[in-house]
Amino acid sequence: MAITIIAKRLWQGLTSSIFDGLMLVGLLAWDVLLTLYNHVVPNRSVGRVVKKGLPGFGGKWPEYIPPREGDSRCSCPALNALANHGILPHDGRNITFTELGRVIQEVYNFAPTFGVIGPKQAANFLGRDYWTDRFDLRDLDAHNCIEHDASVTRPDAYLEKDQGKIPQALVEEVLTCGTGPGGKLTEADLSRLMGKRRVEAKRANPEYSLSTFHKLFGSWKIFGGDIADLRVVLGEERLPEGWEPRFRRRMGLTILEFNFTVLPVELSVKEETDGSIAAAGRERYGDGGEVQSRKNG
Ligand SMILES: *[C@@H]1O[C@H](CO)[C@@H](O)[C@H](O)[C@H]1NC(C)=O
Ligand SMILES: CC(=O)N[C@H]1CO[C@H](CO)[C@@H](O)[C@@H]1O
Repeated sequence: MAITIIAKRLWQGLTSSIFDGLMLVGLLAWDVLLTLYNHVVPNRSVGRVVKKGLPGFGGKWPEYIPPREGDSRCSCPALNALANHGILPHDGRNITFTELGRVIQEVYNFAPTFGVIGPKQAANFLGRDYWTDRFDLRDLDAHNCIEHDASVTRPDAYLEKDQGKIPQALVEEVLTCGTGPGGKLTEADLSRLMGKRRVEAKRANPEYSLSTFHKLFGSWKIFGGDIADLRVVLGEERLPEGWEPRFRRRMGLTILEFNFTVLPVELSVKEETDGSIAAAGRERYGDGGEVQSRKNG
């Protein structure tokens, strides 16, 4: 009896990991093809990034209603905006992973490959079934799923448990640090901002860890650095009237193109190599480091 159960479990585990592996290989191959295709066909034209018949076509977004008491929101302004416009359920609850994938493709012009892998990774992280299970936006704030330390748009979870709340002071800091034309945020600004946030986080958060920094960049590609847009998106978690994704490639943002954008910005975070982050840690703990401070404290 026990043996057959064990054998069955092993078989299930094996087949599901083989299936996952095949799915990943297939997705990545498809992603490479989409990336190449994107580079040979013309971009979608301005004003036509969102397809006809979908919410947001022609820059007309469904009515924006701020979250009500009890609605579920998360640390990602772009996902909260989808719920605020009712493109995801307004209460932010009982969402399927496949629905999330479809919506980010339709609204933010993510490639179909990205639309599968993003939600699939989130489902795996939460220990849920990608095909059948559901989630509330707030569930995505499991630490290092989408919520992460030293975020540019949220305080660390160690300091603020409610990651659904908009931190206006932090948002203001982002909106006023751009050095591009008209105060536009450039990639260099982003690297600088990230470095600064990591030093601050390391100083104030004894549980500081950073593993999912790159989540930001998908948004960067889609929103660009326009301050007027960012003020609405970050400050109200709303899509501006007439807005459409800045990223106009025909088949959307692929995993490959996304990764190639992340790298130069991450590699330009000077605090990672000039010792400021390590120094911020020492400042908090004193010379004896973390272990001693734990003993004392
Ligand atoms: C979630 O949605 C499914 C399908 O519509 C429904 O059967 C289920 O009762 C819902 N769960 C909750 C907690 O609302
Ligand atoms: C090297 C690297 O950044 N790889 C990332 C490419 O994008 C996917 C999708 O988000 C990530 O899972 C990889 O870690």
